[in-house]
Amino acid sequence: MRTVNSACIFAATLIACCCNDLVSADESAKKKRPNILFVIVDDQSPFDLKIYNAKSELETPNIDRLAAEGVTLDGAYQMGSFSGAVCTPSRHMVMTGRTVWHLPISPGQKTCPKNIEDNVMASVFNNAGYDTMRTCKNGNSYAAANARFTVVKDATKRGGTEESGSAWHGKQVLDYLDQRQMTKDEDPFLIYFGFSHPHDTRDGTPDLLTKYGAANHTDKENLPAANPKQPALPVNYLAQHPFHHGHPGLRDEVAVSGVWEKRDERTIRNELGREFACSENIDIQLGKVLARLKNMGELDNTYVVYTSDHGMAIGRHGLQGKQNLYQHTWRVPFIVRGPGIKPGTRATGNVYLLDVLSTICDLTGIAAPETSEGTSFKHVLWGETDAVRDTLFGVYNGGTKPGMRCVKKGDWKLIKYDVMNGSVRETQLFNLAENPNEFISEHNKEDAKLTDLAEDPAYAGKLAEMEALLLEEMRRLDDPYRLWNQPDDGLPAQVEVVKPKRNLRGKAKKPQPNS
Ligand SMILES: [Ca+2]
Ligand SMILES: [Ca+2]
Repeated sequence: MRTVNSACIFAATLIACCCNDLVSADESAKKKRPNILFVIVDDQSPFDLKIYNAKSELETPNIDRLAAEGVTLDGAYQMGSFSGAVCTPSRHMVMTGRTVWHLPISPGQKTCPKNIEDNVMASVFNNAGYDTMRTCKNGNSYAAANARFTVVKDATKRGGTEESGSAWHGKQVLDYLDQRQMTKDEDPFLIYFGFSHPHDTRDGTPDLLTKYGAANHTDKENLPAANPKQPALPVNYLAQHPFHHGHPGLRDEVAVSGVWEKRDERTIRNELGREFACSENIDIQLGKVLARLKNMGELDNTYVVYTSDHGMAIGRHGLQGKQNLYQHTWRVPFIVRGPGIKPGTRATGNVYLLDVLSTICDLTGIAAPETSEGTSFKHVLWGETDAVRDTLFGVYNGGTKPGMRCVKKGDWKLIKYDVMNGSVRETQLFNLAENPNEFISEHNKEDAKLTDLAEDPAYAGKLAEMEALLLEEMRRLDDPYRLWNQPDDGLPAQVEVVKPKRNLRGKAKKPQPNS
């Protein structure tokens, strides 16, 4: 018996020691769990940033430094929208990790689980013991998911002062970090650092407007003053898009203050100056938060993600808004700095914003919720692989149905338009390696490669291949619509009859909601 007792005591001691070891290992692992600072701006084209477009005149030293210390993805996209308010599905995809036709607000098949709000970004991180905080604009978002953050400081701030502009969002994060320091809070954190700009109205601060030669133009009858300090016109600027974009009366294309339906050089350069003034102000606020994290000793244990909810046209291709599928608008900027990421690296990625949830879960050792359809791209960030997928799909059909679709594989991209009750049926085929700006015949480039190749018989085979790929993606993702040259697959016809109030260039009287 004595022997047995001794053995028992020895075993118990051993187990206790092991448990202690496990507890302390677990505690130190917990302490080391990385923080997440997710920065998302509202309406910014990647081509505005020097890191994506060396010729851009926008100065963003803090974003540039973030890229120099982290990884920049050249292939980051938002899957699209079935609403003029492109923000809204984009932010639902970020929060849930679900694809565009599987969101709680998607038309068509209702495949979104009822408990989805228990599985959105903040819920997942709260359950894993993270502190969660957000600041962002109000509206055109996902209120039920936003409310899951423990600390919520939301307000729409699109003015030109500290209190009414981007500095307000920065202050919410700085105050939150102060609070954590005061209470010696050691829990890891997820901060969703959103901005209301550079979304219009683009009322920049006076000094930054001056820097970019722009004015907060409100006089619809006259053009803003020309100013040599304004940014140059974008390379793929057009005075008008060659065919109707398919969304009559769309607010972004007809009613943005300072632009309205104008596409002349003075209007567009002034508006770009305003956009840059707002984007540089965001950069300044980001710089303050990064400096604070460094000062707190938290920066090197934080994954800092910088992106936008979608891109933006502002004169590119004769368009003004975010309701198109050209690269300037379908693509988003995407830069990440943090543990394990090699400074100054680039990767293709081929990621969607809906992959963010799976990825930040993977980076922090949290199991992604089963409801997420995203793919973690951690190994892309760490430089172990270049991309997570080959084929990318995009949709815009917030106006007339079935709308626009695009598919991209390798260097090739197909965009199709089936809008205005069948009166606009257009196909574009681009080789993005040769024609990254998606020049079309209206840009009048001498180089035969710098145009849309859909009509060129030499590319008929490639066109057929891309058409087949598009149909495959639409079926795979449960797209509830089909285009004119696709089989109907037994889906109900959902073509919306639209009667433009005045003409086909989008002059209906009532602007549609957007964002
Ligand atoms: Ca937006
Ligand atoms: Ca805490």
